[in-house]
Amino acid sequence: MITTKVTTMKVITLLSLLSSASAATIKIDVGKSGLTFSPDSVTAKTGDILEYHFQGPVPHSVAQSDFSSPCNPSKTGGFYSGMIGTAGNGEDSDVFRVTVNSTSPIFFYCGVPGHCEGGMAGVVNPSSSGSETLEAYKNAAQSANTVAPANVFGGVLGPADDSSSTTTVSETGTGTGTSSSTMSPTGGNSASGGAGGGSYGGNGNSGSAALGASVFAVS
Ligand SMILES: [Cu+2]
Repeated sequence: MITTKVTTMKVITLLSLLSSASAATIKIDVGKSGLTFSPDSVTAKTGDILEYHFQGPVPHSVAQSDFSSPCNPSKTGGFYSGMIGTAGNGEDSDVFRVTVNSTSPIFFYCGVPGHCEGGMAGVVNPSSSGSETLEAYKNAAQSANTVAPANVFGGVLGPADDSSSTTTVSETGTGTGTSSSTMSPTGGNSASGGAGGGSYGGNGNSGSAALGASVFAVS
């Protein structure tokens, strides 16, 4: 005879969980201290974005590789940023963004001759066991010959924006209940409008609309 009245709460919890499972942006500095990617080993989910930041003054690039062929373009798929230099010691205004589409290991290297041989390589989602480690890749790279892809592909080169936490949390508004369906036609405003439903009622045009909103806000 146990009645389960927690169903509504469960739904709300689920909604908030869903909204927090958003893609992450993973920043990787290129050439910040010599022939390096930093960090040179990262973990990423499918949908996450690798964001390569190019540090001056030496030009660098980033390309995907296969473990079996260090310092050479991957045989299928992959990405290449093209060679990017900066005017001085600072960071280039453009970053290269690659969306991760698998959780398999992704090896990458700098395509400037000599750099990969010198250890300028990294890995996304290294396997936790086995011999295909970044260290093994770098060891083999010492006797490789760097080849860069011919064209930029597999990612987007664009201006860096400092708002790394731009993920919208519009689902938060929905969490307050069915009132969201009433609110959205009136407001169409921001995510915070959903949360502060009561106060936003005042923004509405007619008095009755404001009343309706505040009633829902109490619940
Ligand atoms: Cu380089």
